[in-house]
Amino acid sequence: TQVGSPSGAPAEPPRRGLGHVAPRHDVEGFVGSFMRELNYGQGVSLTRSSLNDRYLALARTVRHHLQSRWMAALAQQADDQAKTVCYLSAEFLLGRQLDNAILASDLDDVVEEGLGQLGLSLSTLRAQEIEPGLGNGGLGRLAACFIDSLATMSVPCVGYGIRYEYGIFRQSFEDGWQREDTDPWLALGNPWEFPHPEHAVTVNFGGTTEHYEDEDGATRTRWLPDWDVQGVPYNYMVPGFRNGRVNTLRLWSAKATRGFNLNSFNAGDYVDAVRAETFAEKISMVLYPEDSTPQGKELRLQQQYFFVACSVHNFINQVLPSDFDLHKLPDRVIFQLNDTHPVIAVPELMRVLVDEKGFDWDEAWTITQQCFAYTCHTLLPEALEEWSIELMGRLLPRHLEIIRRIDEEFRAEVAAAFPGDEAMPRRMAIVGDHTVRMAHLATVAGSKVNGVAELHSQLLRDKVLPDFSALWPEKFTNVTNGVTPRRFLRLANRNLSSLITEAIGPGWVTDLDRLRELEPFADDPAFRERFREVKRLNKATLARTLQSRNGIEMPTTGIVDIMVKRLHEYKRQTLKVLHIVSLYEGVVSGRLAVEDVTPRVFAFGAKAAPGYAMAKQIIGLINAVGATVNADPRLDGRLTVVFPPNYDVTLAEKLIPAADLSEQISLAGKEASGTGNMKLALNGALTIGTDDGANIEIRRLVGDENFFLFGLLEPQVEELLAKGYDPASYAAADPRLTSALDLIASGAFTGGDASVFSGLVDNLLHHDRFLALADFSAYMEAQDRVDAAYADPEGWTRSAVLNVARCGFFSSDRAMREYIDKIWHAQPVVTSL
Ligand code: CR6
Repeated sequence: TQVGSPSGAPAEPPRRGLGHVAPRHDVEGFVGSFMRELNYGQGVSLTRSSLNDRYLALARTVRHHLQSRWMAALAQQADDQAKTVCYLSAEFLLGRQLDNAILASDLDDVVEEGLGQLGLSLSTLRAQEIEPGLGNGGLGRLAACFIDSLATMSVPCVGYGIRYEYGIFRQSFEDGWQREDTDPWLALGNPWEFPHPEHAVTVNFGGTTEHYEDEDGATRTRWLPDWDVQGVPYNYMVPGFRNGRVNTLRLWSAKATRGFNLNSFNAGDYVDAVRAETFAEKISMVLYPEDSTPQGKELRLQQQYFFVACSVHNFINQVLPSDFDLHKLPDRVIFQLNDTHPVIAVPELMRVLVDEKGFDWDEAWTITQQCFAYTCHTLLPEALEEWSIELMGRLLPRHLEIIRRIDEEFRAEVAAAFPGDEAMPRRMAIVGDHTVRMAHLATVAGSKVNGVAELHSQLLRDKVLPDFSALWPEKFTNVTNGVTPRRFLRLANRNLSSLITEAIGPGWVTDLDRLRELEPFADDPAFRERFREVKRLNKATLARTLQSRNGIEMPTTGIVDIMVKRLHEYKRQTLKVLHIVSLYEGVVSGRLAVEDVTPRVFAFGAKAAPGYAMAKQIIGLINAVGATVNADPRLDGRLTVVFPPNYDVTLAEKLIPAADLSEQISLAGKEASGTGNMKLALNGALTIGTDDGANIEIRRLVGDENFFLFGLLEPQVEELLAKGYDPASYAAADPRLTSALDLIASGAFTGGDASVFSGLVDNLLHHDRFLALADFSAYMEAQDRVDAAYADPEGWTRSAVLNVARCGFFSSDRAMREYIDKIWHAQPVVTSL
């Protein structure tokens, strides 16, 4: 057999043990290798090297340890003819790579000691790494957790995505308002990627299609595109945790094709030729900063088709052996569609099979349906992607034809299944009057469709795709999200990790259910004291980080109350602000005695989509309230708002371990799952939350007494909206709410200028789409319960320990096991270390 090389291209048959040299796993070997990288990789001596030189040399030294296993893993996978999970995702929000690589290859001590001998410090070098911000939020981070788990479970997986040259924008605040700057994350070099321009793939766009007769007299179709670009693969290593397994993440970068360029050049217009190049390269230039809302822009569809066409081509023509019988494709691959962004892969695989490989339509469709599965990540109907038929026809004419045929056959199937019901085929259609509905296409083509938490999957069946679930009930399933315990506990919270390992041994890192063994320790006062000490240390670390990162002063006593997530009205950061304003108003008006206010640090982290005006208003409000509250001596320093700009994975790793309280306060029925909620609970924060998304499962597992539940339930939300919701009446009914809204509207937080937030307050009083005012009183009451619970440190710590002990379920390893069992039917491959 031919085997895949790391680049995915066919290579020589493997000669085990001869193909590569393994690096030495000791201090002396490390130091030698580091110095060689510095001297001959960077071309500098130790004394003349910059911080960046040293970081790059360290990264390359560490990566040697992964590379040798990577080569072995790929050879073995081809030998075993294992089924590969191709995880198609427009976003992978990886976070920094260095620490994870050191952890995976068990080099912690070697690196510390080796650098020490050279007079260097790991923490200084670590800080030099710029994280790849190739995602917006939960969806992109979930993809990163999933590929981490698959590698740790030795399941063959290739993550396929886009190597955006600029990741998610950098956020800063100017007078409290969000400002966006580009994120040139590649500017100082990227030691974690391996470009393979020799395996570039050509991707076509535009033009027309034509029918022709093949040698057998059959009518076939070909696409006559009118422009193309090259996709250059950049491979990243995805190491498993100390299991010798390294999978691949393959990100595509767009390059102008030589042919395209030369045409203009030959015609004598040099400037035009260069313009063509910048045009093509725009495709992978920048990540769309939208989260949970689609961007119907042409460039976005270009990005989607670009990465998906490269990926399908790569797997079929470069990863699989050249003599592979494509009838057996479903035995060798499952393409998992991470939301609707990669759904254009469905007609692309059909096109490849029918137009390029000569399959019959029906045969190709049978294969295609077995090769895809679809994960939906939203409940907001407006967030389901649709593309205009006009745009699709102009950019991808052959794909539109294919989609139309899939749609026609599907409508006929629906008509046959529900005779007499004419509305049904129209409602379920893939091609509507003006748009192509990507979620419908994904549901029709996918072998399975899953939501990301129990409630979400149920609402997906009952509310978002009810007709489809009536037609194919067995197609729908749930896999509740998860997070990787390697990054979000073992690495981010080393203090807690050590405490846990001391108590129950190290097995939890790859078998998170074992955290259950911590339960008895919740009743052990000495353990609880050590647990509190861990929180204190983590708070101090966070305070130092905020000080050096942003010059922010953060007290380390009192409740650290954290709300970190994208800024979105449905997540209800405004409800959190109303709580803060109400406490503040209570003290300044004399309604509350300052000594009765429990000291709290309110920490926010949130980016607003640059085009989302209301979200940006809310950021302005948080900062305005924070500036006023922090500066008012009447509060005696008891309430502090901190809002470090540019929340990212690196900052999350500092904030989450320090949290006492996790704010998960979305309107019930709106947050598909959430994953920050899992990370915080796993790190010993108690949740104050609504009955929404995965909060429900967290509460069920940790127990009601260790969770602060409040707010309307999903059916109550529906009921209230159906009978007509009047937010102003809620404001009038609770004097604390009236006063808080009045205080904002009065200009108290904007130097007396009442106009700044009048629109925001009006919107709450007259629209309040996400029922913040309706849940306000219940939220305040739940916060009182929080204060009361915090007044008993032993009881609080007991609850916190139980949160850790009972959240093993939220490991992404468990989520991956469920995908494997219910959806993928893939197998781990035994890796010889
Ligand atoms: N915004 C959901 O809103 C979920 C993640 C991952 C989201 C969030 O609740 O945890 O996906 N949805 O499943 C989308 O991005 C469409 C998100 O991150």
